[in-house]
Amino acid sequence: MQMKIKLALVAAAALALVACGDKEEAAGGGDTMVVKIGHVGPTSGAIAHLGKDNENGGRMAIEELNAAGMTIGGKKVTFELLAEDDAADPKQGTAAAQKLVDAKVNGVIGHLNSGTTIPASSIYHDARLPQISPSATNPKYTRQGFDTTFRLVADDTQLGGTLGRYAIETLKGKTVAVIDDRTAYGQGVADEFEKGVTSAGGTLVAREFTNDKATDFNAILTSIKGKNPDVVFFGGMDAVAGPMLKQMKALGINAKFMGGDGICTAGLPALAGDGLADDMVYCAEAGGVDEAGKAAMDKFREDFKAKYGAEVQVYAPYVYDAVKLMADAMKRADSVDPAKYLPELAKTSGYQGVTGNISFDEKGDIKNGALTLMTYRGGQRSTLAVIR
Ligand code: ABU
Repeated sequence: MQMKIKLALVAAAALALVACGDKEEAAGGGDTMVVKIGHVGPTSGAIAHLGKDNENGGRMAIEELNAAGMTIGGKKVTFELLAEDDAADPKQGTAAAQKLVDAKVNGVIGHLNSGTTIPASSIYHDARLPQISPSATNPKYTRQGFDTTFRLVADDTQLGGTLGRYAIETLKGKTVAVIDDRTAYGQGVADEFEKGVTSAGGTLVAREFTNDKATDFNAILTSIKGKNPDVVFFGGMDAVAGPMLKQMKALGINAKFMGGDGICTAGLPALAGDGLADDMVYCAEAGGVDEAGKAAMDKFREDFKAKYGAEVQVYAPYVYDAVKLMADAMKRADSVDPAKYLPELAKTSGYQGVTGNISFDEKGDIKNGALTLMTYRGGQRSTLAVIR
């Protein structure tokens, strides 16, 4: 009788293990492991098209990893993407981060926005979880002294400063007006742009702000029109830049329009409508590939479009690389345990992704990050230069 009770208890324990989704389970005669990769981006709200772009980049990487097969620590690994929506809202961002920590993910890719990535990063750091942001560009993210934060793109110091100098030295603007959306990204990149303008000898004639949900810019644009700037820079995202461009046209403002990576999307032409004229809008992606890397990036874009029926917006390739890089660090460490693969991730040097060569500096920032300067022609992004 006692033996029967013991057997029943052993069987119940085994069932409980399977039911609670323990990471290690037997399959096909050999052990397999499920590795959970968290992803967070705004898949609802005004920039849902960008959040979905990022998430799909992650899904594509996960599917390819599983199709190729990987063995880590002697076990066959299956990767799973746990995707969360933060709606680009800092509070939802921290809630999503805590949810992923509670779900015991092995690592996190995200978030998309600096305003969500930075507060979430302390939650991941406290949980000792590696985090790679594919797109948050505010410098603060990797300057908090956390050993868990990594970034695959250039930051706003490089982005904003380069665009500021470009406005004066290449576009030959003398006077500029700057608007930002008061987010961690928008305000930060606008400040750096302003510094770049000043250092190149340009003059700031107006500094205005709005918010990341605004749709009516008539008051600030009318004020700016009175200052007659050569260039208007907007620190914010494409969902706000699009209507702003329409309203600039309606008010007869003929200044060149510039922005950072947040406006440099495939979706801007549809958002701006007839407010987007050829060679009047300039922006930069906080990454990019040289001639040698073009074929791989072009193939990624074709494969992505074939799979999801949509152009890459901006950062899907960086999420794709982030997932594969995280898996590569696990392989190098021969462990999916964050404590064991984190040092390998930090040591990443010369990893070849579709977004180019990835090596991290001591802060977790990409070394020698590129910028891709772009304009819009015929409703399409057109590359002007890749610079470092
Ligand atoms: N880098 C542009 C969009 C993401 C951010 O908030 O940084």
